[in-house]
Amino acid sequence: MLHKNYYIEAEKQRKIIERKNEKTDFYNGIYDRYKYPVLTRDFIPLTWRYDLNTETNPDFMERLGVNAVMNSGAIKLNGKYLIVVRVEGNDRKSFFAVAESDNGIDNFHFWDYPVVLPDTCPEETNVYDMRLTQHEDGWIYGVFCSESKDTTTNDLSAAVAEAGIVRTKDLKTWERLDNLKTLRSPQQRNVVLHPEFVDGKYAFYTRPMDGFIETGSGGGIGFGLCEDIEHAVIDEEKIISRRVYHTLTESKNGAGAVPIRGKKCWINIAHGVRNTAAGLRYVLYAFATDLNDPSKVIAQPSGVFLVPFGEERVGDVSNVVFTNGAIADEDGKIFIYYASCDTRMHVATTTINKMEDYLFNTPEDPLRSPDCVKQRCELIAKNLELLQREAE
Ligand code: M1P
Repeated sequence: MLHKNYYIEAEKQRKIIERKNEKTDFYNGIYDRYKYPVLTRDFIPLTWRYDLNTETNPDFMERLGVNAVMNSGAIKLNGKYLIVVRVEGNDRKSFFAVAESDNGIDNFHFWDYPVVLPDTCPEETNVYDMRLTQHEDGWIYGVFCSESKDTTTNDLSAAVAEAGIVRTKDLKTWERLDNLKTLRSPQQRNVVLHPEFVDGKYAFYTRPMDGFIETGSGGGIGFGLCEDIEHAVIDEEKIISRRVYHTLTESKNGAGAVPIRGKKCWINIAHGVRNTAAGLRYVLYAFATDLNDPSKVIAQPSGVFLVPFGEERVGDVSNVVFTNGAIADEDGKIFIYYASCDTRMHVATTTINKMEDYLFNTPEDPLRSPDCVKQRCELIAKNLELLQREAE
């Protein structure tokens, strides 16, 4: 006989998991937002948190709590929407777990066990933020941040971030490959593998960093090629999306979801960070790259693409949205999975056509207030003229 509280908690959880999600009345014509997060820590199976044996846990206490679920890679496999979630335990260590849904917007439920990666790096303390790439070579690659203590200093919060690489065919059995080596950059985070070969090579979006937190001389989102994915080495990183003064990328930026092949371009959704009196603010932005040369930016809309709204603004690390996964259906519908405040997961939906319209028809940032107001006045003048004609 299980503890009575097990049944109460299981019923509460069933209701949350089975709750239908619905679009909100948010409108910008570019994407739809949804009323409920697609995942919170309340979705974590009770078997992962409680000892269900009443002899060893007579008061039905949580033994291994989970603090947050966030930054998830995403993929569609065998008709299911799968996200590989960053689960952060109460002990602050993160691990990965697969959650599955039939429609991509609700009813996400975790597989029985979290992902167990081969433990090949004794110095690795934490792993997080996996990007899942269905590569044309036939493998599904997971590229994630592999974090170790920086042993060159006594500073307890000093760490080293590298890009860990695993591969799988089914998200169940994983093979660990060597961490990515970037010869000109001591640290890496937010590394993404491009889904197609470029010049016959594996192509990575990188984020060169001087230190664990500061990107410093890194400059922005990099792009580099390597021959051997099992021992990946990049010697040259070309910066393709630069940090720019007085924009959303002023403090740092990083690649997000694996780029989506559109009709006119690769659709890139990334994050940008700026500093404020309230701390760092993380938002999403988007840019288009050439289908034949994904290192070449061909459209860069002005400003933010998606920012934290309402309850999304509050959490463990407030004022943050972050994406590392999106799914494009065959009919062109796109599901963008994003986390708010390193706490919970959401979805926004759009289409390839809408994203390309947004990317190519949103004006670029003129970078100075006088030019921005001029740009806006031109839009207003055209609109007033049109309204005047309509009224006549
Ligand atoms: O806390 C916000 C995000 O901070 C990091 O992103 P970046 O490397 O760009 O600063 C990541 O650790 C990410 O996991 C986290 O959501």
